[in-house]
Amino acid sequence: MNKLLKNKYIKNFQADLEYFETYLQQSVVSEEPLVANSALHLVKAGGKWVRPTFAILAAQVNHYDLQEILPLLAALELLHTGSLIHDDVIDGASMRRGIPTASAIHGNKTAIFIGDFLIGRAFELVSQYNDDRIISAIEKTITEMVHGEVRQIADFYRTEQSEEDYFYRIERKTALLFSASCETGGCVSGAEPQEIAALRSYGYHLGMAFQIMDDILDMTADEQTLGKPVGSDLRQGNLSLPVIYCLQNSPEREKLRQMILDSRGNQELIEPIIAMVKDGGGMEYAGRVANDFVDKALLELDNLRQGKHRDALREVADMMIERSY
Ligand code: GRG
Repeated sequence: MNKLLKNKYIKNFQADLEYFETYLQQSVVSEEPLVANSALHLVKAGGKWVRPTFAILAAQVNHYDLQEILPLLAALELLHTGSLIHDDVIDGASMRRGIPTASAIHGNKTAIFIGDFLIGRAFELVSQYNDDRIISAIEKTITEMVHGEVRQIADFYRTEQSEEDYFYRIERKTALLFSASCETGGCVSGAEPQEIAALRSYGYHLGMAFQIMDDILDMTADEQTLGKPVGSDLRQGNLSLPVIYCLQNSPEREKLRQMILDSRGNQELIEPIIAMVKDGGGMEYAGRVANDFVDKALLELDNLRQGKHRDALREVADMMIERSY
């Protein structure tokens, strides 16, 4: 079961999400069996569908119609999945969602094309709306995701980087797709321009919180929960907020800096580095920053018309911090 369904508001859409699952699987049908089978393999492995779920909730603001919104939901999930396949190729990752990555099964060349196929399908789906606002939100998001990933590579092992460098990356890596999910959900529902703007900002701030929590969990959760090895970010030199905080504030910052640089050739240092970041208060600090982003997201709800959807969006915002799903 999708763990998001534990939420009492999201539970109301269980039947819609089940229908969506079938629609999603049908949308990766391809005349090329290798493409069709491998795309389906990953789609079936089951992500949490956070982005489509946000689009559904955002659409509650005005007129929600499942049939109308299905192409958008599938596009958001396929775009996300396509970007993950590309990311796994770049990272040389072997596990994702608890199963072998497309690149581990088919090799990098085929995996890149499977990712391309999903992104192409996503565009095919959103172009059905004939709505420039939707196309433009998706197009800008993809462009910025690429910028964020290129910057991430440039920032690997850059121990003098600032929090702003980190925020630049996570905005592009995650927040903009959350933002676009809420914004386009509002567009499909026929919400007013100021409501669409509020949804865009709500999604953006929640996306920032979500990624910070994701980065904390990368060091604090276990391999089974993560579906990939613990400390994956550090293993590739990707320094997240808890680490950056300790590099700037811990009394042991010089030792930490040296250990991070040395970990490039010695992965046995990853565990001790994580322990130092925990001792240095990095996780608590990053948790507080994530909370601040959720608070900013919640403020946007005042700009939406009254109704149950506001309670749902409020409760889901809190879930970003708890990550109890
Ligand atoms: C061409 C679209 C495109 C992108 C190219 C590779 C790349 C640039 C972007 C990838 C950015 C990236 C790795 C984002 C991942 C962010 C993230 C929080 C992933 C985990 O999301 P969950 O927890 O995953 O929603 P599930 O498995 O539940 O779907």
